[in-house]
Order: sequence, then C-alpha cells, then structure tokens
Amino acid sequence: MGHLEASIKVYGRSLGFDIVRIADAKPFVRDEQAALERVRGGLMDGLHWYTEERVRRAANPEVLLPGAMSIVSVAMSYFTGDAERSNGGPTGQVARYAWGGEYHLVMKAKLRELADGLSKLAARPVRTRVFVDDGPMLDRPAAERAGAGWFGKNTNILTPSHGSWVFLGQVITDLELAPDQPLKKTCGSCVRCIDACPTGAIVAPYVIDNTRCISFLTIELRGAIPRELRPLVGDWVFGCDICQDVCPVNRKAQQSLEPAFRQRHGFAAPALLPLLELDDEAFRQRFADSPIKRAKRAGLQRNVCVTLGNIGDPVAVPALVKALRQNPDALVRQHAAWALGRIGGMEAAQALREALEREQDAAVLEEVKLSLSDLGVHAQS
Ligand code: B12
Ligand code: SF4
Ligand code: SF4
Repeated sequence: MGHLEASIKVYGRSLGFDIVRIADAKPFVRDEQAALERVRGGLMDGLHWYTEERVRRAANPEVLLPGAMSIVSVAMSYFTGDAERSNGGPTGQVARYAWGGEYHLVMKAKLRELADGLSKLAARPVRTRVFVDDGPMLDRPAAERAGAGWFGKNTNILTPSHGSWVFLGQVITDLELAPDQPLKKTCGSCVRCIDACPTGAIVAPYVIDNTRCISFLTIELRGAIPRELRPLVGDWVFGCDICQDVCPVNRKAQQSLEPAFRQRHGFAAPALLPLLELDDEAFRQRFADSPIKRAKRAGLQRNVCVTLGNIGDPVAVPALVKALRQNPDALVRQHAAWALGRIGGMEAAQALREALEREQDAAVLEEVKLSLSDLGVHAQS
C-alpha cells in the first residue's frame, strides 16, 4: 500500500468510517449478470425502480463517472447491542438498521468530506461521485472487491470486525489508487440463515426472492401483504434481521461508535397500540430523520395490524376495531380486518359484521368476509 492509499484510509477512519478499503473501478461483470437474471426471473419484482437499465449503469463505474479508476469502499457499523423493549402492551420488532438516525444523511455527509479530502491528499483536483444505498450503484459487489467483507449466503456483506451490521458506501474517483485484495473468506458449509428465514426468501445461497423477503414486505411494498405470507412475518413491523441474527460471524461484531446511530427510545421494540393511533402529522414528527419514515404511515400501520394478528393477544382488539372503523386508509382497514379474524372473539366478530354494512372498499370487504368465514361466522352481504 502506497503513502496516498494509507493517508486516504487514515482520513476515512478519522471521519468515522469503521472500514475503508480500495477497489479498482472495472465493470462488475458477475454481478451485472446475476442481477439481470434476478430481474428477468421476477426475483426483484415489486421494486419498480430496479430495472435492467439501472443494473447496467450500476455495474459499470465508468458510466457513473466517466474516467473512473478507483472506488473507495467504506463500511459503518450500526450495531448497538440489545434492543430496549418498550412498556405497555404488545411490542413489535424493528430491524437494527432503523433503531437510530437516517443513515443516508450521516453517511453522505461523511462521504462528501472523504471525496473532498481526496483532492487535498492527492494534491490535484480529483473528480468523484458518492453513493450510499439509494444511488444506482451495486454497493455490495464494490465492498466485496475492495475486501471490506465477503458475500454471505444471505447476500449480506460480512465484515471480519463488525459482522454484517454495517452500512456500505462508496466514493468513485478518477484517481488511480493501488487496490486492496478481496478477502479469501467464505461461509463454508454453514446454511443457518437459509434454514432460519421464515418465508423461504433465500431460495438458494446468495439468492433472495425479494417478493418473499420480510424486509421488502414491511418497507418497500405499498399494497397489501400477500395473505399467505402474513403469518410468516411474525412480529417484524419494519425490516427483518433473522438471517443476520443467526449468523455466527455476527457473534463477534464490534459496536458502532457513531452517536447518530444510537438506539432511540421506543424504536427497537416499539409498543404497537400507540402506533395505530398516529395520524400523518404525528407519524412525520415521530419518524422524521428515521429510516422508518420510508414505510409511510399507512404502510407502518398495515404492518402493525399484521403483527398484532400474529401475536394474537385480545388486548389489541379495541385498537384494531377502531382502525377498522376509522382509519382513513383502506390498506390499514383491510389488515385490521385480517388481524381481527386471527385474534377472534365476540368483539372482533361483532366489529367485522358491522363493517360488512358500512365498508365501501372492495378489498376491505373481501378481507372482512374472509375473516368472518375463518371465524366460522356466515357473512350475509
Ligand atoms: C434492493 C435492495 C434490497 C431488497 C433486495 C435484497 C437483495 N438481496 O438484493 C430488499 C428490500 C429485500 C432489501 C433488504 C435488506 N437490505 Co437492502 N438493499 C438493496 C439495494 C438498494 C440494492 C441491492 C441489489 O442490487 N440487489 C440485487 C441482487 C441481485 O443482489 P444480491 O442479492 O446482493 O446478490 C448478489 C450475489 O448473489 C452475487 N453473486 C452472484 N453469484 C454469486 C456467487 C457467489 C459465490 C458469491 C459469493 C456471490 C454471488 O451477485 C449478486 C449481485 O451482486 C442495496 C443498496 C445498493 N445500492 O446496492 C441495499 C443493501 C444491499 N441493503 C442493505 C440492508 C442493510 C438490507 C437489510 C439488512 C435491511 C433489513 N434489516 O431489513 C435487508 C437484508 C435482506 C437480505 N437478506 O438481503 C445494505 C446491506 C449491507 C450489507 N452488510 O451487506 C445495502 C448494501 C444498503 C447499504 N448501502 O448499506 N434490500
Ligand atoms: S431479511 Fe428476513 S425474510 Fe429477508 S431473507 Fe433475511 S430472514 Fe428472510
Ligand atoms: S448464517 Fe452462515 S451461511 Fe448465512 S451468512 Fe452467516 S455464515 Fe454465511
């Protein structure tokens, strides 16, 4: 490693990145092929923005930054130990990456500083482009090539020091740098994540069927969660960490040093009933500067209904009845009807019968009828 590469790494770490490595900017041939096959095979369905055109751009750094020579690949841990559970009624689980602040903002600000630093360290103007998650870049293959970590069979990048609990980012630059080597590690014969995934979303090693992944269902999906998958979502109200929680590599993960990623009170395992009460304004206030805002108010409340249905505690019935009667979104009323059908009891059945008289939305009515039939109540309208 030359002096410039060493200085870039020292500077990157001083900005708060846990891992800073360097890759060349050649096309990602294997990954382009693999991603195109996933799109064509329907495994990325539901992510309308994830197109073949996007994959082709994302896999070719030269297209993203003409003259690209190198990629500075960074990783930042968001691991903050055990979840603090909320009091007061049933609680759900939120994926770790969303326990703290908005990582896109935090990482992009630091990546821009790193990008500016390249010109100073190289003592010449350097062209750069930065990426974290939302840009058309393949974050994981860049991290793999730079040796920041290796691909786990759950498709996450596993780092030796911080496990898979890391966000990945890149600075693509026209600066020619000596690249690091990929790591020689693999998962070996382990298949824990594949066995543990409740929906069978890891359809083969290194292959996720997005349409079955709880992370997609609870964060990205805008419509109804398919009925047959709802029981498998368990108590995950935002994202899913099961395939990472079971991963042996994560047992030795070091904790995050970033204050912005500290666990916020009531975010890791939130009390569910108050979440059903939020209106748009209250949702915005509570989840401003949080990854959770991506689900939107109706999406989160849909997930809360599914979780309450799965937990099955009758204490949730009054809140679900209220949601079925009053929630402004048909999506939420539909999932409240499903949850009432799962929990059952007199009050739930009565509310479902009333909804038959009042409800105008076809999808909600259909769900009400299915729930009544699950409860053995004959639907008359
Ligand atoms: C779309 C997307 C999703 C989708 C699809 C997931 C997926 N597997 O791609 C959904 C919504 C489901 C999702 C979920 C999650 N995501 Co996401 N997601 C992305 C996004 C935007 C694009 C990923 C992509 O291009 N996928 C395309 C598919 C084809 O790629 P792939 O599954 O990784 O498969 C690769 C391997 O199969 C490899 N390959 C092919 N053949 C072979 C053979 C061998 C031997 C090997 C080793 C590899 C290999 O090639 C493929 C292409 O590179 C990236 C950000 C970005 N811009 O890159 C974040 C990103 C991947 N997500 C991230 C996170 C944190 C998550 C969640 C953990 C969040 C959560 N807790 O709920 C889950 C994890 C679910 C999982 N097990 O993957 C992080 C991952 C960090 C890490 N350590 O890897 C990223 C990098 C965002 C970031 N910048 O930090 N995500
Ligand atoms: S995030 Fe959850 S649902 Fe998605 S692959 Fe991992 S264990 Fe399966
Ligand atoms: S659980 Fe096992 S197979 Fe899955 S990513 Fe971790 S080490 Fe690899």
